[in-house]
Amino acid sequence: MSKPIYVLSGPNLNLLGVREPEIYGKDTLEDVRLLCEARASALGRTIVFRQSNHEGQLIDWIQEAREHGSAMVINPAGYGHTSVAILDALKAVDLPIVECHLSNPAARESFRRHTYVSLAATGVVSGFGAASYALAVEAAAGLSA
Ligand code: CA2
Repeated sequence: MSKPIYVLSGPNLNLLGVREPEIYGKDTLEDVRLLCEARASALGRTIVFRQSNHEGQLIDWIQEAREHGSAMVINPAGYGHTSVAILDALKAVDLPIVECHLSNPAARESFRRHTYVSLAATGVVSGFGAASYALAVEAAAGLSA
């Protein structure tokens, strides 16, 4: 049995489906979790699915994934654009890392065009709403055993 794929989500994503559905879609984070579980299970894999509004908590989970995960999907949300600390944590992870966004940040405000996380990511999936997560899980599964 392979180690789980860690699927981490950053600040405010607990509000998914509740506000701004025109940008982030109508699915809730629980819907996203179920989608990821289903895609992982179809591929014979398991996931650890977590969300936090706190930078340090996300860093603790990234460090946990180093030891207990086979790959990582991360939607850093706003922290992607600001957090050198999350980048440093990711750089210490010797696993495939798939950065994931519900929206397409490149098509939005200019400050969203740069993410620190991309410097550590193996690849990025953006712009497909909740399906971005499922596609990212699939990519992560394909990159790890
Ligand atoms: O498109 C994405 O997934 C983002 O990572 C979402 C972040 C944003 O800062 C990034 O530029 C792109 C924002 C997450 C906020 O999530 C909300 C969800 C529902 C309602 C309000 C906020």
